[in-house]
Amino acid sequence: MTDNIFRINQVGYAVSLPKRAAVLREGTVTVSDEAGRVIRRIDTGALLFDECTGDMAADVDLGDLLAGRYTLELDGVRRDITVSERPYSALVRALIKGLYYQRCGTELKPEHAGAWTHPACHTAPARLYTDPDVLMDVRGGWHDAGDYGKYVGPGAVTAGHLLYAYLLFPEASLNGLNIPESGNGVPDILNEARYELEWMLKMQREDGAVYHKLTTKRFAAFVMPEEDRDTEYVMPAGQCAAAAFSGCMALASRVWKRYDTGFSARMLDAAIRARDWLERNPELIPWKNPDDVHTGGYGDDCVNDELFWADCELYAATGDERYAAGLEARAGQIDIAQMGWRDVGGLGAMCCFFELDGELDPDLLNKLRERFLRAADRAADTAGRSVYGTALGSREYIWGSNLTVMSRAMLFICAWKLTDDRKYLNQAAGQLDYLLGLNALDISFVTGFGTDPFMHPHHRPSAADGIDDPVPGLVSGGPNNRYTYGITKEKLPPDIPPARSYLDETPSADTNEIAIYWNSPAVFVAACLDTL
Ligand code: 9MR
Ligand code: ZN
Repeated sequence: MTDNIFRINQVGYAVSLPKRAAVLREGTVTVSDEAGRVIRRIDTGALLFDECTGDMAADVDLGDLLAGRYTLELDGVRRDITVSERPYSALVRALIKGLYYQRCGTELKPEHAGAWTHPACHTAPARLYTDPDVLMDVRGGWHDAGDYGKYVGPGAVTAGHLLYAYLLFPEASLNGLNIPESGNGVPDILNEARYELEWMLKMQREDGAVYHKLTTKRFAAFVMPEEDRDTEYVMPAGQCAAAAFSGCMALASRVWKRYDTGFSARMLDAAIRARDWLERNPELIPWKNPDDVHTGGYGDDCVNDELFWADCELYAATGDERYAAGLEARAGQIDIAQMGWRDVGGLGAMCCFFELDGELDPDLLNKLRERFLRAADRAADTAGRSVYGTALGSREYIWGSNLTVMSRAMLFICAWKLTDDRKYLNQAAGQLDYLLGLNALDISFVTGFGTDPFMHPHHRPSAADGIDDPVPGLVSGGPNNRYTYGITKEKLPPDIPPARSYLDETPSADTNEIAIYWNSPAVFVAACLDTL
């Protein structure tokens, strides 16, 4: 981290988007071009107190700038910035490729993985938790996060983000990832998503139910994945997993219609069978870890949002009116502006807005639109109260706060698409600015990107591989002031402002883990901003 009074997007700004910085000293900022000519002077005005960071800072709009390198200077303190037409192409690709690095059950070869190779991991048959004599081949999927577990619900949401990024921003840099499937005629973002989808299909039971997760009983030590030889169990089935699975599979079946009809049909069938199973098992039993299981729980006591998403996608995929009835019945009961692993209503909303707009009752659609835009406006108000322009309230710095930031950016992007109002797009750009360094910590939350990226993710391969640099293209969970982990409690002063409750240290799982569903909303956001 640099000692600097400027907080900037360290990866770079787009010519067509706002170029904002936070400045921690009052005075006149000069902007100079590469030849050293001062092209602009900007008065910071009086500094303002920023509640979430505890900083006194000014929000400075650098104004219109052509592509190039510039230097900001105030009282002899300098900071370089870059502006270009398409600053996020490499970022989009790397964020998708981050998921490739999470692949389980296959060798990561040097020609694809560079230095970050490893032999195939978790290849032994898994045992069925409820009947351990039953052995199953459930190889594949992505390691969820810093751990080696594979969880269906989070996987479905991650794939959902990728598929919507593909559907809404096909012109973005979604191809040329140099993964094993590259060049097969299918965009790599879909190739990568398929790696997870194929695994998810294996997690469906014959009767349509879907197993919640595939993990060992305890988290592995900090070893490479192929050295984790503990028995993996296919854990009991659950409704939230089944419903998210159903939504994701129906969506994917729609996407693959033009690339692989057989795969598409297989997924649609799986989606319908999962939905039918839910119909036969309507009483929600919130999923809980069995007593001897200590891996991620992903507890969720509401399945309405997952069912809403499933019915939206199934309606889009089949046109069957019973799904329309289902989505209409639940639309009023859920938060339709949520895009995370627990609350997935926003994925259903995207389906309504961008796929079903001609099919749905116009009244219903209008109401959804209004509610959605109101949520976007509330998020914009929150961002407006932050000197850094961050759409997070002081109580929202929780585990995985970067997911909330990126979901808000997704919300802004959808609002922009719905209204064509640029202010939403600008807000979305502000959230990517935050992720890439315009934050109190002066850190980029994407490994390998920016001048000062975080270096010590809570990520087993990054810690165990003996390579200095962490695996590239991974998103940190970010500041969390409800920390519970030993090292985080030990090292962070108790009264630290929420946006500073962060430790770039490997053991700090509650502030610095990585996760597939923290990468994927960033893919969506960067993909959108890559296409302008
Ligand atoms: O992302 C999850 C976060 O919302 C929860 O607060 C946290 C504690 O339950 O768990 C996070 O998910 C972790 C999962 O349980 C296991 N794999 C790593 C995930 C990221 O930290
Ligand atoms: Zn593995």
